[in-house]
Amino acid sequence: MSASPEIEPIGATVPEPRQNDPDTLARQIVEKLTYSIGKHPEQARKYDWLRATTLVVRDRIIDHWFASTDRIRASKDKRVYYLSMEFLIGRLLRDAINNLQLTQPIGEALKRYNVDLDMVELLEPDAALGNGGLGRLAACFMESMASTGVPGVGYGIRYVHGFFRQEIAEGAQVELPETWLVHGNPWEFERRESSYEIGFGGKVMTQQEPGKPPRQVWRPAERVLAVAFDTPIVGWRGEQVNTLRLWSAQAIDPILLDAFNSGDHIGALVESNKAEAITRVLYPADSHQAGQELRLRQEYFFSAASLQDIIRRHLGENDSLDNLAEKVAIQLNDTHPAVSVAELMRLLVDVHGYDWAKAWTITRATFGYTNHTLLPEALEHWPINLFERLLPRQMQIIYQINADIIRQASQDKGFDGAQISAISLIDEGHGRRVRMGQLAFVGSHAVNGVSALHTELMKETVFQNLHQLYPERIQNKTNGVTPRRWLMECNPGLTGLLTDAIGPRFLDDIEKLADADPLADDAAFREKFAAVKRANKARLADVISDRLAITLDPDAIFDIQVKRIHEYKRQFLNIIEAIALYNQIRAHPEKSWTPRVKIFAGKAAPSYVQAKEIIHLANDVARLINSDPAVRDLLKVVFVPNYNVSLAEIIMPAADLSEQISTAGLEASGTGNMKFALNGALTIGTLDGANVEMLEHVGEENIFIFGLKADEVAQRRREAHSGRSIIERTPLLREALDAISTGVFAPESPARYHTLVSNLYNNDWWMICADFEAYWKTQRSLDSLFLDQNAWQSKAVHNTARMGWFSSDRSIREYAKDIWQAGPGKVT
Ligand code: GL9
Repeated sequence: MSASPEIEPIGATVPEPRQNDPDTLARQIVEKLTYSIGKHPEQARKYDWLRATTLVVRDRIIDHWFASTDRIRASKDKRVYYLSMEFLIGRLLRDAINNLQLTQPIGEALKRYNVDLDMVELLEPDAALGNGGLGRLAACFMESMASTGVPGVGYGIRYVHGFFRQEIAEGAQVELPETWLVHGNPWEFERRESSYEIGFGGKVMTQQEPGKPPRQVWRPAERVLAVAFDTPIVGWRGEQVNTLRLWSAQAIDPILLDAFNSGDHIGALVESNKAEAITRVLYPADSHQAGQELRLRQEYFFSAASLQDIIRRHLGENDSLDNLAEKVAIQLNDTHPAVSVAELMRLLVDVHGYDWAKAWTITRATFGYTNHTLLPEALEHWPINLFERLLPRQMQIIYQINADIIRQASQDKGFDGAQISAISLIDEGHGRRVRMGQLAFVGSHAVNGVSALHTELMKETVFQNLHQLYPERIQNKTNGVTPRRWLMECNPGLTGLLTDAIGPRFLDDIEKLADADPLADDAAFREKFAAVKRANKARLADVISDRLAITLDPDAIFDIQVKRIHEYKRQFLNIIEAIALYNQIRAHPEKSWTPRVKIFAGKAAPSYVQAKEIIHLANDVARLINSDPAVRDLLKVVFVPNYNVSLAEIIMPAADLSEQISTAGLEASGTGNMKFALNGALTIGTLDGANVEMLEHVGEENIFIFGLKADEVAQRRREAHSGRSIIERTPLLREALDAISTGVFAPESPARYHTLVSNLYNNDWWMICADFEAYWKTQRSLDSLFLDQNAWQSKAVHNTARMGWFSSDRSIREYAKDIWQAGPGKVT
């Protein structure tokens, strides 16, 4: 139907460009307070100012959002869909204001009402829809896709409760529910029109129509509704705004009226509770598979909803799905959405009538899969009977894919029995399970690791045989972090200094940070660089003083390890070193020790006993050391509770020393390592993950590498290495471990850390004893270096100047070129 001639077609109305001067902004903020919130400025509370400011910023985003959407639709460019169970986006207001370049005028507008923009920004809840590095990477990638002009949509889950809030009670971690949505969420738009039914259970029927091949039809026993909630993601300078679409589960019938009317008021809500449970909570699983049925439901739920949405959009713009892979790239962020491979096959074959071979070609050409860990306990596999009960048709499809792959492997490549069982999608060894890694691998045209070392290890270990079968498929895409959030927004002091020194070009092309490299030799610049660092350290010291009543000296080395607590990340090694240092300071008070503050933060998975013991130990050690007058202010240990994105934004700029000390071969990449170095911290680390590439970029004189290499770790593990003999011949280590195991730090419960210590004697699986001495020596060389501030600050400047390559803009461009074949329209 065409519009009548008198009426201007709505789509053609281009909004007037908005004025961004402080007067206009101030007026609009007050308008929002008045008409959207119903408050007079005099009565407005802090949260009202947050909401009003957000709404004013949001209006501007929406203009750009419409323009981007129209442009992408008109261009018919290939779209990229990033499927991720986690998006650890954190606060959005500062990010949006920075990317729209409104920081200065909005700050001024609010000042007219005596309101401080920083204060307002800090009121926003931290959206913690992820666990750690994997989820934060997805958030950086969303921002970088918008900033580099990739038409990308993120698909995930709208968890009502994000990652738990951590409190420390008597030294131990306590988990409390997180409630980011209680005040409403002004960033999201509910799209009821984009809802899809998602089935579970039931059975598969064979339908035979005359003259046609038999067709499988899935009749699910249960159905729930997936409802879309869209959040705009603003790119740098607001030039492109992409969409993060999160699915919320709802019952199709909100209430069972028959049950209610017959008096069963609770039973009437059973269906709706069961449906809503799917998207209620984020699993706090860190690098180990969650394993419960609800988790598989979550995975299928968001995969199936996203695929239906992608297909609907595609068919709105194209005649058929024949060209799906030319117009659509779907990236699987880890194996969590891997069931998508079977689901897309089902949609193509059962619903859209494609023959199997054609459907398989389309499927494989559409998907890419990113692997984020080699830890065996993290590789997802589901019991066949659970899978079959929940997803009977997808199970059949997986069997059929498996049969095809196995036939190909034995016919074309002559694979033997052992090789076949290694590539099989079905693990026959552990009570028959579906291996999601293998499914994602065979269903994708490109499979990538997240650092050079990790990618090589993928080829040699978990995917060795699949790599032999498909030698072209594995490639590397080293992780990156967005410099907008992780430099400009979190470190305005350094950003200002760099802009004054080298001009603003690096804001648009972060690799231009290299222009600052020669300034490492400029004494006046180094002094300013050090002053910025000191101010950032003072800011962190204030936060710690407020929250924990611990006073820190901003002139001490701020030595920081913040990340999930995991044995392989070796916070334990760091704590042991702190104890050894404590013992040495007490034994040799006459020596000139470099004052040091060891800061820890991070959450342990609630069921991970050893990780919780490590948190407890850090707190016990902190309590004793901080109250011992014998160490004066030479050593402090701090555990900051509830590590999240917002706390990271204060911590990253305040570090002198970044701890990246995982057992070599186990940290796939790391991204905290990049954030710290970008903000001018020196790294002490192992040759693991992206540390290897950081060494190549910053130069070996500017990074402090110690310890066993990945192949040496593997070798020791094969030899059943134990720590006993090392402990016996290393007094520093032995005394520290004795103190821990005899209850020096936990007099109220002296046996608390027995197991933690005895594991080192008997096994030392994580090479803590094996690496202790090298770590200790490297730390002492850093003590000396810190006393030579010229040398230290020069290395710090080199770190910042040489980290541009670790931008997620670079990662995204590589994905776009090598995996998605979706060119960024604009290259920043
Ligand atoms: C991780 C790896 O452990 C990190 O080394 C890597 O930097 C990120 C992003 O690629 O992915 N894999 C993984 O399961 N997690 C990672 O951080 N865990 C969490 O996100 C909790």
